[in-house]
Formats: sequence, structure tokens, C-alpha cells
Amino acid sequence: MEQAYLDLGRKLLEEGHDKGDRTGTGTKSLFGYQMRFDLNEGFPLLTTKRVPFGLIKSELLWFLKGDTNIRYLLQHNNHIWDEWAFERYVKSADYTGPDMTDFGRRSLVDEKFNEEYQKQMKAFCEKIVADEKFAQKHGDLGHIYGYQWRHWEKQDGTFIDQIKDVIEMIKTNPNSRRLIVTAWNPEDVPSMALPPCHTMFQFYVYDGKLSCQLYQRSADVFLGVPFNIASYALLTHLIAHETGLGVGEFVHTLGDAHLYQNHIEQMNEQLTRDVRPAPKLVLNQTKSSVFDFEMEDIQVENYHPHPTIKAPIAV
Ligand code: UFP
Repeated sequence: MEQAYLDLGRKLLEEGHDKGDRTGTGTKSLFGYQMRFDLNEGFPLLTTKRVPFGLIKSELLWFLKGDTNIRYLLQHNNHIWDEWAFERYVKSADYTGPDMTDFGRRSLVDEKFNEEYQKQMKAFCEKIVADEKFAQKHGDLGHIYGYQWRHWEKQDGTFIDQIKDVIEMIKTNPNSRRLIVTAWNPEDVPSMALPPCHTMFQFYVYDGKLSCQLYQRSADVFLGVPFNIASYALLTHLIAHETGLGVGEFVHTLGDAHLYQNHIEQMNEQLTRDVRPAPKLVLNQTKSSVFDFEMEDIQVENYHPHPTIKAPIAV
């Protein structure tokens, strides 16, 4: 199962086009790629490096709550969205600290700047947790996933709850070919901290099993994709659980699939490692609605991965 991911990593190393990108890092990139994961073979959390499942859980539960403020994530020790909120904050009139322009790139090449950046970022995160008013103003990421999934705004000022609706449709009309949730709202894209990478997903029910296909427009294959695979596999399990179905496949379709130039060494190292048995996902059977799940209701068992491989994130 994991081999599908490793094959993509190898293909990008061997055949990826050298391509510039928004962050100035440079990538090896291919356009249009598909991986399939049979969720009955185990839970697709990579074993060739440790993927922090706790972060995947808290992020998905945060999306499912319709929450777009990093405060919930920070309260669960999840820092994956910090840079995006920080970027908005340092561009706002309320920020009076040292110049943080282009902090993502500068923190990698300038040690002195990096120290100052880490200090500012730490203070920012602490304030988000401690000060609710500050969090309301500066912790919010705009109309990102949680907003579009649960509160898609209609022209008449009312809202569409796409997740609730799709679950209802799966229960009542499983043969429907319209079981779609979209996060790509063209009107909102300019106001989002990060326009959605996982833009649209569709469910498919056959033989009592629920499958899910995701279209991901842009895929950081070393850092982002291992998270995205596990996150959508978990979402498929949760929705299958609520709708009384088994799990089928997770089909992952990628638009611009890229390996950042500063992830090449790390990908090569990962490819030298042997794949271990996939872990098993265990959900609290006493919960039924996907909206009632909390962190402790979701566990993976028998996860024995190779160690983490560190790599810089391109912001
Ligand atoms: N990215 C992912 N998965 C995600 C996410 C971001 O791979 O879930 F939120 C990566 C893809 C790309 C960058 O490298 O983040 C977004 O940049 P851009 O908007 O320029 O595509």
C-alpha cells in the first residue's frame, strides 16, 4: 500500500521537471498523478518515516468542527498552521516587532534572523492561547477548509453544511454520483491564508463499502502528502462508521505533484528504508456522529515506523 507513495517519490526524483514555485525554493514536479490505497489492507500511515498521527487527528477534528482559528490546534499542541496565521499577523497594523518580511525563506538562510523569528513566533502562539480576544483577531485563517466544509456561504446569506449534507446523501442515496464536498470557493480564494490544496473530494458506495477520491491541486510530496493521505483515510473511516458502511479505497489524485529541492536528500533516504506492516485504525464504537469524535476516540495500533526525517517547510 505504502509502495504507491514511494513510487511517486522515486518518479519525481527520476523524471520530475525542474520548476520554479511561489516560495522561491524550486521543485521537481510532475502534473497529474494518481495513487490508490485499499483501506482494508490497513491504515495508510507511512512506516518508512514516522508521521505524527496526533497532528492529523487534531487537524481533521478541527476541520470537522468548522473551526478556522489556530487556537484549538495550539491547545492540542498542533503547530502545523502557525506560519499561515503568523504571516497574516505580521502584515497587520497590530504587529510592531522586528521586520518579518519573507520569514519563511530568511529563517532558513540567516541564523540570526531565525533566532528572532522563533522568538516572535513563540510569543505569538503563547498569546493566541492565553488571550481569547487576541486569538479572535489574529488566530483566524479566514475562509479555509473548516469554513467551506461546514459554512459555505450562499448569496442569500444562509449557509450550506456540506459535510452534514454529504453524510445524509450517503445514507439515503448511496448510488448518487454527486457525493461531493468542495473547498475551492473562487470568491473566497483571495481572502484565504492558503488557498485549499485539497480542493474537492467525492464519495462512492459499492458493495457496502465507502470509497473516497480527493483532487489535490498542489502536493508537497515529502511533507504534505503523507499527512493528506492519512487525513483523508481517517475521514473516510469516520464517515463509513457513521453511515454503517465498510471502507473501500482512498484514491488520491494530484495536480502539481512536487518535491522541493531541499527535500531531495530526505526522499532519497526514505527510499532506502523497508516498508513495515501498516497499522490498524481503532474508532470508539460508542460514538456514532463524526461530529462527536474527540482525540481519544481515535487510535492507531501497531504503528512501528522508521524514525522521523526532518525537512524544512516551504512557506
Ligand atoms: N501543501 C500540501 N498539502 C497540504 C497543504 C499544503 O502538500 O495539505 F495545506 C503544500 C503544497 C504546496 C504548498 O507545496 O503547500 C502550497 O503552495 P501553493 O499554494 O503555492 O500551491
